[in-house]
Formats: sequence, structure tokens, C-alpha cells
Amino acid sequence: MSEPRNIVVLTGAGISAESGIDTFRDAGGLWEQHRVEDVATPEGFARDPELVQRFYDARREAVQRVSPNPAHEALAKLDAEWEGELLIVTQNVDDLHERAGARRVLHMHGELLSALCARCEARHSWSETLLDQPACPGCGAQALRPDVVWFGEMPYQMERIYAHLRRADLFVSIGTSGAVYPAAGFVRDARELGARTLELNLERSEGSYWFNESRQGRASELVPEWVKEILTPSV
Ligand code: BV8
Repeated sequence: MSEPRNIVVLTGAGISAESGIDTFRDAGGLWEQHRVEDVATPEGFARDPELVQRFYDARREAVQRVSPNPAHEALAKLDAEWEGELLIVTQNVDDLHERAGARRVLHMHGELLSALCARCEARHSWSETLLDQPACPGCGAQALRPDVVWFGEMPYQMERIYAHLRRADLFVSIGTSGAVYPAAGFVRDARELGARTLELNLERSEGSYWFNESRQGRASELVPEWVKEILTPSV
């Protein structure tokens, strides 16, 4: 098996769980506390914008109180030392990959620390609340919404993701249940395009069938171990 050169890493809520950020589907997770259709759909936002803004204001505030964990730090080390192609595609809206030092990161479902103006479509770094309907710094309209991708909306930068999947010879999925599409379909795409596929997760995910190898455990242990492996040239 030749040495991989081009890697695509997909991450989900499980990589941030040990930093103290709720996952979605685990016991006590976000989807137990809130109805998806109320807080994570355009229809829900139209119906009750205050409920949705409060939901994201609370998560935006919470993410600023936690820190990256050894799994984020290991991927940042890989990013710094990997000479081949690497793209960390995250479904997470937190900024822990970047705070750990990773640079080759793509947020396919958006970012909590960014506000999107529904009037002029400008994006603004945002660490405060949106419930009080602040004016868009660009056009002045009170039309700012969380810069996240809701169910039924098109994920960001899909072309760039598929371009990397087409060139990848290794696809690694970390801390995701494989329940949400199109992200959950990437492993099959990568496999059919000839890449080797590896899963690092607390339990087997819904797409486990498509992985050449599946390792179960905590991201804070499995990811540093895997990064050490991949950075150690095989003799
Ligand atoms: C779209 C942002 C058109 C907001 C999110 C095909 C079939 C069926 C349905 C569909 C389909 N195609 C589209 C759909 C509809 C829908 C969908 O997938 N529905 C599901 C529910 C069936 N998809 C969409 O609407 C998407 N848009 O399709 O547009 C289109 C079509 C084709 C091509 C392009 C466009 C938009 C979906 C995005 C919605 N926004 N987030 C927010 O964050 O509030 S999704 C959100 O939920 C996350 O971003 C993430 O994607 C998902 C949660 O999943 P995970 O991250 O995996 O988290 P989860 O809690 O589920 O699992 C955690 C895992 O970690 C577990 O396995 C656990 O064991 C593990 N774990 C826990 N602790 C640890 C750990 N692992 C290691 N260590 C630990 N310590």
C-alpha cells in the first residue's frame, strides 16, 4: 500500500465533545433539548426568529468559554507538518480547529463566530448576540442571521470539497455519526474514487460499512495516535 499523499479529514461534534461542547445525537445532546425543525431550519427562523437567535447566541457564548483538546491539537500538528495535500472539512460551527492552530480548515456548515446579512449577504466576524437585532455593519439593515447552514440549505464550498475528494488517497472521518447528508455520503464517494477510508469514533457510525478500517475510542486518544503514525515515515 503506497504512502498516502492527499488527505481529506471530515470532523463532527465528537471531536469537540471532550472540550465540553454538546454533541447533537448523544444522550443529553442538542437535539434532545431542542426540536431541529424549530431551531435549525429556515422555516423555524421565519416562524420564531427570537427562539433561533437565542439558541445560537447561547452556543456562541459557550464556545468562547472552552478550549481545543488533544484531538484538535494533533490535527493542527498534522496540518503544520504534512507536505502533501490536506483539507480538514468540519461539520462543526465551533472555532476549535483554528484555535488549535490548524489552517487548512473548511466549515461546510458555517461558523458560530460569524454573522450573515440576509439583505446584502455580507459576512461579519461576530462574538456578541444577535437577539437584539444589531444593524449590519455593511448595509445597516437589521437582517443579521447566524452564518450557519440549516437543514434544507446548501452546505458551503461543496465544489472545493469534491475537488479534494477526487484527489484524495486517504479519507479519515473523526467524531461523526454519519447521520447528516451530504457529509455522510463523502466516505462512499471517497471509496468509489479509490481512496483508503479510516474511521476514528467512539462507536461505529451509520456509514461504517464504507470504511476499510474503523477504530473505536475517544478522539483525544485516537487522533494523536493516528497523527503520530501518519507522520512517522515507514522504512
Ligand atoms: C442539503 C449547522 C441540499 C447548524 C447542521 C439524503 C438522504 C436523507 C436526507 C437528506 C439527504 N440529503 C439531504 C438530506 C436532508 C438533510 C439531512 O441529512 N437530514 C438527515 C437528518 C437525514 N441534509 C440537509 O438538509 C443538508 N442540506 O441537503 O441541501 C443538497 C443536496 C445535495 C448536495 C448539496 C445540497 C444540510 C445539512 C446541514 C444542517 N446543519 N449544522 C448547527 O450546528 O446548529 S447539521 C449538524 O448536525 C452538524 O453540523 C452535523 O452535520 C450534524 C451532527 O452530526 P455529528 O457532528 O456527527 O454529531 P452527532 O451528535 O450526530 O454524532 C457525534 C458522534 O461522535 C457520535 O457518533 C458519537 O459516538 C461520537 N463521539 C461522541 N463523543 C466522542 C465521539 N467520538 C470520539 N470521541 C469522543 N469523545
